[in-house]
Amino acid sequence: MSSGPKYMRYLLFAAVGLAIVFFVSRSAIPIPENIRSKLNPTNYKDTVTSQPPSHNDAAPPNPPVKDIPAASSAPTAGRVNATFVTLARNSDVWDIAKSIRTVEDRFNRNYHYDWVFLNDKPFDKTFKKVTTSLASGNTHYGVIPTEHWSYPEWIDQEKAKKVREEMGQKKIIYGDSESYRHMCRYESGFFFRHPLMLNYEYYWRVEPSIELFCDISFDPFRFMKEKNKKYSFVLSLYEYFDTIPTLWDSAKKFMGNHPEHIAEGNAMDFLSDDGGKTYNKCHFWSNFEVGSLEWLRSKQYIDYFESLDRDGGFFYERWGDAPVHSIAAGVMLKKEEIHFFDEIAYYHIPFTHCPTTEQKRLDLKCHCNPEENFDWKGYSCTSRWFQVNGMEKPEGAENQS
Ligand SMILES: Nc1nc2c(ncn2[C@@H]2O[C@H](COP(=O)(O)OP(=O)(O)O)[C@@H](O)[C@H]2O)c(=O)[nH]1
Ligand SMILES: [Mg+2]
Repeated sequence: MSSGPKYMRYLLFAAVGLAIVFFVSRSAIPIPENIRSKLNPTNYKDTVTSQPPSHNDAAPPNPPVKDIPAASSAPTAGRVNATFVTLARNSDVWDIAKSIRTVEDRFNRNYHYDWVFLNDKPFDKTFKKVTTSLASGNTHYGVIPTEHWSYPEWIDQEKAKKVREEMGQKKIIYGDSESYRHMCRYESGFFFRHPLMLNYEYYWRVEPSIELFCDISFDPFRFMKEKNKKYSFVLSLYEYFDTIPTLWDSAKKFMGNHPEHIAEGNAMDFLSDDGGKTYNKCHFWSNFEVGSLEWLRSKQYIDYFESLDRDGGFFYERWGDAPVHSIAAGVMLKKEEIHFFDEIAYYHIPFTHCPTTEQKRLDLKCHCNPEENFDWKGYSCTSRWFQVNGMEKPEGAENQS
């Protein structure tokens, strides 16, 4: 009888057919394994408490490093213990999405460094979903402890409110904003102490709506570590004086009380034209920073922040974290520990850093308009940085002033 083998043949066809359907359905949408698992919401890391999390929560094992271009093999032989860090509100989601995309396209797609997001309120599902899908490394979401985003007990809140009203009437930028002041104080003294940040050595701060214009063909974190750099910048400028009338007095008081924290061979001449008597208002623009978390967590920096914080200018004036970080770096670091990253072409409204040297722009596939480069314009302090360090300005700088 032939019914037995025929039956077996049908079964075999059915099995092969099923196997083909299964294979096609698996491979039709080519989502890489690591992204697929990242899109599972249970894989977001949330840290809400102010307690340090376990090592796993704070810095989970790094994903495999893929696609590192051979040309950059020397500086990227291994990754550094570092993370991107972004302070943001839920409403910033689409603006930070742009920033993540530009950072990934120009750099992080080859490195997969982690990304820490911090907020004074819990991040919502959309924020987590969108940012996790765009970032190629692990993402972590932290809520800021209330004591880091509120008034210290020594602040007279009535006085602070009056200042906000007055500064609002004078149309000083963010002069009337209470949240902006908490933000500046947080970036000045606390982000590096958030539990999610504790296991990292270096950070790269990224704000919403920034743009990178050139390929980054090396690992800036690794550069910082290997060259023993503690702080870096791409843009520098003069601060709006009405936001910091007494900041320099407060910094001088700290220097007087803590001569042991002042570095020999520091960059005081970048900050002051008279050996420290007065502040010339030059500062590094802190919406971009790659820096050492260990330096910010050091006794010298914490002593500095606490001394400034006691003086109340975060609330009675509107001290920005940019001049606060810059004064710290200029006074407590050696000049050589601060680095200007010319190769990192960058935009944050309203200023652009675009490398002056044409060959550099071509080699790095830059898409910035060199005429928009702010470095050598009158309101930039980068010429002064070059002068203080005895560095020669690149050819063509004179045509961009
Ligand atoms: N969570 C949170 N983030 C804020 C708040 N205000 C500002 N930020 C973030 O702090 C950073 C600086 O704020 P931004 O509005 O860009 O200030 P600007 O660059 O000085 O104009 C950005 O990363 C913002 O997303 C706030 O009230 N809450
Ligand atoms: Mg900004």
